[in-house]
Amino acid sequence: MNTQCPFCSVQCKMQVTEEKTAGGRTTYSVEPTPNQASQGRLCIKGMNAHQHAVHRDRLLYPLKKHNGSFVRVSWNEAFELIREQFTSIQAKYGKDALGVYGGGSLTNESAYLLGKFARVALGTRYIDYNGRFCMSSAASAGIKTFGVDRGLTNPLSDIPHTRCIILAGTNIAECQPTLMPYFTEAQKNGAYLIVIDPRNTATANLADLHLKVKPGMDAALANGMLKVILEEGLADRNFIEGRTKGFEALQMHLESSSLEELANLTGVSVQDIRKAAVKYGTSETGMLFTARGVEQHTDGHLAVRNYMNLVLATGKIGRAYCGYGAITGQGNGQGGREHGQKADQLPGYRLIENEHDREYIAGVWGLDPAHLPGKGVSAYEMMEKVHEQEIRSLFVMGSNPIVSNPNADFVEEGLSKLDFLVVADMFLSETARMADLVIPVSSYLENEGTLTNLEGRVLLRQADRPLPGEVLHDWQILSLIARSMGKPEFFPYESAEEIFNELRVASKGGAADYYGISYDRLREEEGVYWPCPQEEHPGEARLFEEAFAHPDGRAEFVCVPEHVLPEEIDAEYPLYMTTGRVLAHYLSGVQSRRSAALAARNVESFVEIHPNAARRYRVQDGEWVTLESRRGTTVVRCRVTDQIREDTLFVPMHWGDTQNVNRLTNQALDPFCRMPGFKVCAVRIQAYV
Ligand SMILES: Nc1nc2c(c(=O)[nH]1)N[C@H]1C(S)=C(S)[C@@H](COP(=O)(O)OP(=O)(O)OC[C@H]3O[C@@H](n4cnc5c(=O)[nH]c(N)nc54)[C@H](O)[C@@H]3O)O[C@H]1N2
Ligand SMILES: Nc1nc2c(c(=O)[nH]1)N[C@H]1C(S)=C(S)[C@@H](COP(=O)(O)OP(=O)(O)OC[C@H]3O[C@@H](n4cnc5c(=O)[nH]c(N)nc54)[C@H](O)[C@@H]3O)O[C@H]1N2
Ligand code: SF4
Ligand SMILES: [Mo]
Repeated sequence: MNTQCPFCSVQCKMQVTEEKTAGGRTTYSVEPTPNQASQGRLCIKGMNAHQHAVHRDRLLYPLKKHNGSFVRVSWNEAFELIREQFTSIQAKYGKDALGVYGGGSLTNESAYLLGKFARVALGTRYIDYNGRFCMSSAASAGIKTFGVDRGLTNPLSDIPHTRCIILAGTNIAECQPTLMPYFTEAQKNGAYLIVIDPRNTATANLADLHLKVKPGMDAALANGMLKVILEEGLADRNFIEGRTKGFEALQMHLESSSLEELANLTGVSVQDIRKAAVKYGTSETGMLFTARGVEQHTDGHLAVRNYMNLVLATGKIGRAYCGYGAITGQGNGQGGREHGQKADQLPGYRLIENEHDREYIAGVWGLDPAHLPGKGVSAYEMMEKVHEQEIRSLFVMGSNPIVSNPNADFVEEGLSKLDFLVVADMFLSETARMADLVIPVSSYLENEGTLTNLEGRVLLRQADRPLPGEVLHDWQILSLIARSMGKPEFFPYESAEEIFNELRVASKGGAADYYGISYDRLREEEGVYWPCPQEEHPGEARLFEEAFAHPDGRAEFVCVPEHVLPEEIDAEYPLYMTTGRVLAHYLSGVQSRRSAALAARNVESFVEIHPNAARRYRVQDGEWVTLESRRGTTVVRCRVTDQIREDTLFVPMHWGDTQNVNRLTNQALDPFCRMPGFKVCAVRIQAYV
């Protein structure tokens, strides 16, 4: 079968071959297929992805909770139960008593349909998705600074030719491994590589300069670099004058700051800040990337914008080998954020509270705009509404929220109060275990559809493995529920392609315009970049060559104050904890923990701690330790390493239950984009007794 990896945003293409041996066993072999993004490479996750898809734990039929345990029911019973519960809950508590929670693994077709399902079939304002925890700061920053949000502003193929690269809070070697050769190639061609990360990651180890920033202090670090750029006369005055606005205010703000103070705040020396700024500022071309290390903070929006300030101040965007990139996370992290899964959004990056946008989409959907609800709230805020019992029933498709939300104990307590929880998943995830009804969905080997990779390139994932058991596709399930809720005319689809053709029209004229992209084109051309307004249009690989996407064509600088952490360390909670990923596991681990080859790499969670901190808190390498924050506790294996800052611990996010690190993380949200501060909170550590 020709398919695409179900995991990260590179979307490497591959061939999976299923064969029956003479003894009746089934074997699988996986071969990478040439493709533009990964150039025919696959990482260990892609090589072993099929192991979860064919795992015996796959859910094969709907399950209803009865006296605390699950019993098999037919699809008819499942749909009837959903109809009955949703209808009676809405009759009692109003339309908005239902919430819908989606994910960035869903295909464009399912993500689009989930938005339509919430607004048209259920008529609720409450829908959001896990991308809120992933891409929301970079997305909101891109919209404010450049006028549009597309992960990479230029193609991956630019990277080997650029002269200076900044990787801020992005561990590409573990999180998008097949992209690494782009960077090593650039280094071979003489590029200077700067990595900004509190840890010596596999990515940082390749750097020419590693700035070991204190968690949460990127905005201050970027201010330091901007100050040096101005002082050394390295700003590109022509670019600033001709293509941007708002620079004077930034200049005044920087003049009033002190480089020594900034160095102090960031934990990076004045000398290193200077060196990084001069290297980037003096290079003829340069590319700057951020990922969750910068973005998952309560100032994530502004921290990203300050790195964008750096790109604009040096004129390194809108021409060859120059640009900014937010390294998108999930397989469809890009497409999943464009077509209406977000609380305030309609397809094509349209806004649900904009009158013209409402009119246009209502026209495509064939209803009166007055029948579209208004905007809802962000993912974690939905969990607060669940807790307050304003939302009485939740429909989850493509996420494991009790593992991936901050302040997880609170979230779990909230979900347990729901009148009716429905989870559509391939497995009995930690969240699915709590559900009243679990419905089985198809995997990447079975589910055809489009996904948009980190470059903004739309790809068609082929899939022809027969559906196991009674499994259905996400889009089929949504259509069938909508029909049973009395809205068949709005959900008549018989194939993913039909939904895509509607999405094309719905996105037409929007910022993320897919109108010119068709399944036929995707089959012929491998992939097409958006925006692509007509079938003859080639798609735009490099953005902003002539103008930025704001109405006046200018990019916008912003002044960024120094970040105050929502929670500082003190005598009681004396260490910063940051969280993230390891190579072999994926997100909440539901899939990768069911892949034998991946699970074997890391069977349990751990905490990285510096030897000096380990001595101070009397914990030893290899032993179990308890980590505690003001919100919760987890027990993990201690890993003593000098590869991390002395004031910082690192814990991966791939385990649930007692090893769920989100029991500890802080629920404070970024005021601009509602991103939680996953990347820093105050904790204490002690040996587990
Ligand atoms: N193996 C693997 N790959 C994945 C995933 C996975 O789960 N596993 N998930 C996918 C998804 S959805 C995503 S979003 C991406 C995430 O990709 P990344 O964002 O690259 O991954 P993280 O490990 O969350 O964080 C990156 C780095 O940020 C650093 N960091 C922590 N705090 C700070 C800070 O304050 N400032 C700076 N500058 N750095 C900091 C961490 O030490 C870490 O090395 O990966 C995708 N790819
Ligand atoms: N502490 C901490 N927490 C974090 C982060 C962090 O860095 N630190 N990162 C955040 C980020 S960037 C992200 S993206 C989130 C992700 O967190 P989650 O949203 O919980 O992500 P997954 O583990 O991918 O959960 C996806 C679930 O959907 C199922 N699934 C997979 N594909 C499909 C599909 O096509 N259809 C359906 N219906 N189900 C499917 C899987 O089996 C799994 O149970 O976590 C966030 N939480
Ligand atoms: S996890 Fe990412 S880099 Fe690895 S094979 Fe899958 S898509 Fe490619
Ligand atoms: Mo993510």
